This record gives sequence, structure tokens and C-alpha cells, in this order.
Amino acid sequence: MKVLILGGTTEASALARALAEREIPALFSYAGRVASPKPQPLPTRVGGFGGADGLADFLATQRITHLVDATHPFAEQMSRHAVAAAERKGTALIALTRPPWEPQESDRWQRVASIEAAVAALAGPPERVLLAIGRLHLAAFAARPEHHYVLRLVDLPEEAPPLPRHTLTVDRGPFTREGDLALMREHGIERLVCKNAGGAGAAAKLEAARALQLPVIMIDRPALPPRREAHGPDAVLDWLVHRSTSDDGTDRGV
Ligand code: 3Y8
Ligand code: NAP
Repeated sequence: MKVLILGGTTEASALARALAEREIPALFSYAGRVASPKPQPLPTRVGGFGGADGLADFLATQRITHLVDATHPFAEQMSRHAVAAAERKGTALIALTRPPWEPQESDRWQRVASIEAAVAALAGPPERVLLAIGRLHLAAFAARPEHHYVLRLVDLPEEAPPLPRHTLTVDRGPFTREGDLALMREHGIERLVCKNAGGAGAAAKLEAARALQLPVIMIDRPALPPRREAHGPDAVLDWLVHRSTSDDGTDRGV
């Protein structure tokens, strides 16, 4: 058995620890999005594979028997490539993902289908908005320059974001409810924009927004092709054991 984990999430790191403890041969993979990704207890590669073809070649040359797509729910292209490459090479595939967040009774969510829809939802008088969606999609909000945006990025960007009114904070999660409460109070936040990432690593801002009764623009996650899914490292470990003992190579995908 040789496992490839497509990482970049809290759950991917938890699985890497579990495989390392059990000395299961495995590789960890980052896209190379941030300057210094968290070190992992597994041999780690950084950077794209070169599309689905590149990943398929990697699976073959590295003799990967089990592919675990533990990328973030918004890492749509990587997940699509994982399904295509695994199918082409007959590699067993499972996604380690987390259920989407659901609003609680008192939550003031406005669900939107995309970043562009989130921008459109910001029509209205100028507000102080916590834009907790990272760096990659900030430019879209230049269409609403009237708001003051508080941005939280993993790395300091080379050039200033194209938003005339903004405050930059550099921080990486997992975050805490107290920390996010303090951030929102310090900056007088009136509205939160975020992605429905699910999981615990990014949920603090929702708890803080709930405590402050702030409105939330919640961006729904993209649709992904059907694949076997697990919601925790233990379920992946069970699958690895089962798949390595079952003699046929076919994935019965239930
Ligand atoms: C490079 C690798 C771990 C993983 C930790 C999780 C939790 C903390 C919360 C906010 C939201 C956001 C962002 C976020 C969180 C975890 C997880 C998660 C959100 C690192 C990491 C990599 C990335 C990439 C980065 C994106 C950005 C998104 C910041 C490591 C720290 C906003 C997603 O500057 C950039 O280019 C950043 C790009 C993709 C989204 C974007 O569009 O900007 N994650 N985040 C991975 C790689 O190279 O392959 O150092 O750990 C990982 C984590 N970020 O092991 O503890 O599991 O989700 N990451 C979102 O959810 O909206 C921050 O500020 O509240
Ligand atoms: P994406 O848009 O789905 O993928 C774009 C390209 O990046 C992929 O086609 C692939 O390049 C490369 N890539 C993505 N993840 C990779 C990985 N783990 N290992 C090797 N190459 C990878 O992905 P993204 O949204 O930019 O996310 C990039 C990374 O950040 C992922 O590890 C993801 O888990 C993490 N992350 C993303 C978010 C988010 O909000 N999107 C949040 C938290 C963490 P090639 O086509 O060249 O193979």
C-alpha cells in the first residue's frame, strides 16, 4: 500500500499524523499556495501536478495504491482532477471532507452561490465588512469600493489589494472564538463574508458573528463530481484497511 494525501486542511493534517503513527507508507501534497505551509510528518511534495494528466502520471510513477483527496471543499479543480486521474489509473480514491455548516436559530445568514453573488449581495450603504475568504478572490470586491474591508490573509500580499478602503491582518488558522470576537470588535465589523468551508478550523468567525448577532453572507461550496467520501481520519483508516484486504481492484463506491 502507498497513500497520496492531497492536503491543505485541518483534516488532512490529522490523517497525516494517523498514517505516520501507523507507519503506513504515504506522501503528502501541497499546492504551494502559501510561503511556508505547515510541516507534515510525512514526505511532502509542493506544487501542482500539471493537470489531471500530470496527477495520473504521478500516481503511476509513484505506484500510489490509494488516493485521499483531503483538500478544502472550495478546491474544486483539484478534486475534479483527482476523480479523473484515479478513474484513469484504477487507483482507489476517497475524499476526506467535512459537512457544510448549517445556520443555527438566531443566525442571520444570507446564502449565495458564488463569490460574484456575494459581491452583489453587498449592495447597500457603506459598511465595515470582514472579508474572511483569503487572498485569491479579493479583486471581485473592487466592484463595491464603498465598503471598508477587513482582510485576513495567510501571507502579506506583494501588492496592496485593489480595495480603496481596507485593513490588512496576516494570520493563519485554526482560529478561536475569542480571537475572532476580539477582531470583530476591534474593527467594528458590521457584516461577515465567508465560504461554507465546514470543519472546525474556520468556524470561529461564525461563533463570533453569532455572539455579536452580525449578518453573514455565506458562500455555498461548488458542486463536485460523485466520489466516495469520509468525514474523519478514522473512516479513511477503515477504508484503507478494507481496500487493502479486498482482493478485487474495483471500487464498489457506495
Ligand atoms: C496552503 C497550508 C492545518 C490546515 C489549516 C481548514 C482550516 C486553517 C481556515 C478565515 C478563513 C481560507 C484560507 C483558511 C483556513 C485552515 C487550514 C484553513 C481560510 C492553509 C495552508 C494553505 C492554505 C491555502 C489558503 C488559500 C485560502 C484558504 C486562507 C498550511 C493555511 C480563506 C479558506 O494566500 C493564499 O493564496 C491563500 C490561499 C487557498 C483561500 C483563498 O482563496 O485565498 N487557504 N491555507 C495549501 C497548499 O499550498 O496546498 O500551512 O496549513 C491551510 C488552512 N487554511 O493543517 O491546520 O482546514 O480549512 N484557509 C476558507 O475556508 O474560506 C481562512 O480567515 O477565517
Ligand atoms: P484548486 O483551485 O482546486 O486547484 C488549482 C490547482 O492547484 C490544481 O489544479 C493543482 O494544480 C493545484 N493543487 C491544488 N491543491 C493541490 C494539492 N494539495 N497538491 C498539489 N497541487 C494542488 O485549489 P485551491 O482552491 O487553489 O487550493 C489550493 C490548496 O489550498 C489546496 O491544498 C487546498 O486544500 C488548500 N486550501 C484551499 C482553500 C480554498 O478556499 N480554496 C481553503 C483552505 C485550504 P495542477 O493542475 O497543476 O495539478
